Amino acid sequence: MKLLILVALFGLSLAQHNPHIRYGRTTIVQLFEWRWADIAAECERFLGPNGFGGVQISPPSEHIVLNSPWRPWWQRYQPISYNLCSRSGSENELRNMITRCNNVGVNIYVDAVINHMCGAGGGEGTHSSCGSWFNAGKRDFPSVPYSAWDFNDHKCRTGSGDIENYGDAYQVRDCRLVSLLDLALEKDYVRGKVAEYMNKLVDMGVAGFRVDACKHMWPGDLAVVYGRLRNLSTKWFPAGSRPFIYQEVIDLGGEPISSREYVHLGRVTEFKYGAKLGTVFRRWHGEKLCYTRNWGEGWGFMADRDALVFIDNHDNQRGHGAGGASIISFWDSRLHKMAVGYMLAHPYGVARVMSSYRWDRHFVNGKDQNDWVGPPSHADGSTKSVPINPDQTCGDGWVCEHRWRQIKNMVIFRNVVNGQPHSNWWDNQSNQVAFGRGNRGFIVFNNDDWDLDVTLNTGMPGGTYCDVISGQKEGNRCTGKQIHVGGDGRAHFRISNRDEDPFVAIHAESKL
Ligand code: QV4
Ligand code: CA
Repeated sequence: MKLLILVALFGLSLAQHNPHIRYGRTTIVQLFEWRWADIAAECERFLGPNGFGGVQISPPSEHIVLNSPWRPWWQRYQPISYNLCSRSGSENELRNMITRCNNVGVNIYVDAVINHMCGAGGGEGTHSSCGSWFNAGKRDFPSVPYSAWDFNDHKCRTGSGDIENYGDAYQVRDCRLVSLLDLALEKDYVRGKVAEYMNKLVDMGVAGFRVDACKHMWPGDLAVVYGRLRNLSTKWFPAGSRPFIYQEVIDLGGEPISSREYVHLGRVTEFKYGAKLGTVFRRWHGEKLCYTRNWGEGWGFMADRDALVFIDNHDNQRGHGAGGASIISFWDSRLHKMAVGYMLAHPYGVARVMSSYRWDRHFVNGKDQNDWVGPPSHADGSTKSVPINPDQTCGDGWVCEHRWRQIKNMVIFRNVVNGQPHSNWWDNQSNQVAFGRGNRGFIVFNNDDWDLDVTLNTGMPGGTYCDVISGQKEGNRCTGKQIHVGGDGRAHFRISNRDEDPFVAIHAESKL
């Protein structure tokens, strides 16, 4: 009997590793700070047609509204209640978006902030996105409702009440993360409120959750909350599908809390991935691309089945949360396209692509003074919608990395090669490498300061293929480079180190 329960529990939690992405799609895009109405339109006009599997949305829960600094992006990580009106829109707009995205096969994953409410210094009043009254000093959030009993103030043992030492796992879980009022998730009542919030979203049709700040919650508490989640809506998903769970735990080593404590509950964000690949593509600390032959578990990352991978996220692209200098964001666009291309070509993990907005960076002693700046906004602080230019790029400060041809085409590449093994590796013992995915795709990188000129075994059927980096296949012609694969699978590649994008990728569906 005990064994049966263990098997059942194990099966249940492994189920939460499955993103339930539809139609053989593979990739999630983080549409950071986008309005629900814009996401709905993007699903229909771009994400669905181009094979994107899902969207990670910004937190939909009611949040604090701050004037100083003016409407920072991070106000959305300070919940006031679980009402579904936020800077991205109303509950109706959220519901409409989830429906429209699901109808074109694009899943929605919700960023769930359940470790805390607003900061202790958040004040009293109705400065909240739905206008709910609250009093941070008194720990009073009547719209949930939560009161002082529902927080960890009594449990935390630091002088300030904040986390002071990441070397002490108790502080990290029971004290306040940068003064954010820490919820007592050991209480059945709190667990119930959190599960009720998440279940409302499940019933609306979301496919899962990016769970914020998991390092700051006990795995045992999370297990109970996840266990109370209902199965996904059968309107769009097979009966019995568990919500996909991916947990934000920043584990770069050297702390008592590790991602290992969470992998049985769902996937975990593998922060080493972007930090290391950034170091490799920047060629820092003697790193070379050829050393990535055993990329993935061979580099000490968590097991493939547990990992959610990304090159950058909304925090580390602006120096927050483990924002190491090696992280490659859209600000380094040439390197960014290569690193994202590498990630999407490589089989390890469930991949997430970042989609950002621009802000005026202002560095003082290496720190960006404007790391708080919110999304492109109107004078009243409301978020601007995302205009699409005639050339398909975005306007008004929205970067839309996911629309860049090179990235969009590599999302398609990942779908085409899905399930195929990493194969036909080649390197020049420096920063020129190539690898394939069975007989479905092949990619070649030149990150050296000299030209690449080599004939390689691609493992692909003979024929003429369009490179999907310098262009793509349109009708029966290539808009960029052509690659001729012989009957023996061999092809000649020439990539100048001065090319706009020094990499080439071909796949089964880019064949003429
Ligand atoms: C400040 C001081 C405190 C002080 C307090 C006094 O830092 O020491 O006690 O004022 O009132 C914002 C401010 C921060 C401020 C805090 C409370 O930046 O200076 O405290 O609000 O008012 C985002 C931002 C944070 C922001 C937070 C809440 O990154 O800067 O804090 O939202 O608005 C760790 C965690 C990891 C976390 C990462 C950033 O292990 O879980 O830090 N990442 C996630 C999200 C992230 C978010 C949170 C967690 C919190 O990805 O975006 O933080 O929900 O590594
Ligand atoms: Ca906590």
